[in-house]
Amino acid sequence: MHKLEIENYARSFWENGYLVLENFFSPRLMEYLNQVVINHFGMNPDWEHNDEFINKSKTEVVPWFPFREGNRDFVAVEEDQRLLDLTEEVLGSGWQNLYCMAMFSKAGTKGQAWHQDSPPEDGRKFNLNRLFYTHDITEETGGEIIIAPKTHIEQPLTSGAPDEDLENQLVLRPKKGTLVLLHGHAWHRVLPVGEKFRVSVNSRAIPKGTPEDITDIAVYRNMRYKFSTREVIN
Ligand SMILES: O=C(O)CCC(=O)C(=O)O
Ligand SMILES: [Fe+2]
Repeated sequence: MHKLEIENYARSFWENGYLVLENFFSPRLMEYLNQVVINHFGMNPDWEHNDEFINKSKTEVVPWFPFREGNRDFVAVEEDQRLLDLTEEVLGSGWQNLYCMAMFSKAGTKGQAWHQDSPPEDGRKFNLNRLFYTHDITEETGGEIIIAPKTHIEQPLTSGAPDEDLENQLVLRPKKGTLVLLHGHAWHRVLPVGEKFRVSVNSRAIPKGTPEDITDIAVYRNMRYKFSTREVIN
């Protein structure tokens, strides 16, 4: 990618809180990684979170952190020069990888309710989601990701029904190989999953000086949730 192209993408990201780039990763790499994720989870993984969280957040997704288990299959993504350049332009120098998280949703599960990945009170402290999709998300598969554009700057998530439709929400159906950059303070959710499973992968990054536990507390419309202690807080 040209410098100018990268600058335009970064500008668009900062204007809207997200950026979608189709066909960013090759079908071959995506098919391979899709299989890696399926091999890890099988079709019926156990929940990781407590019942109160699952019920209140309507979040039925199971995470896996491949690098923490010595699996290095996702290096090809994290070391992609275009992804590195784009991340540098968006976050500035001194940014860091936070972690790589593959997410699996069983058939017929709820997806995820509206949330911000971290508390929005300090606008300088956020995570960058670098999401990519290893299979097509379609009307049939469900599991669309919905984003509220321009909510990434000083916009605490409003309270209300966890999965209500909001004005201006944008429904995305990423294809195999699509990269979605999404500011962690931008409001987002995932629609229910249809008759097949759903996979997405998020290689999270943070600007220089961001605490590494930045995503420990996520903000929902009806609560905050602390992942490390599995606690619902208010
Ligand atoms: O799986 C997705 O499309 C989005 C998941 C999500 O909310 C996140 O990774 O922060
Ligand atoms: Fe999220």
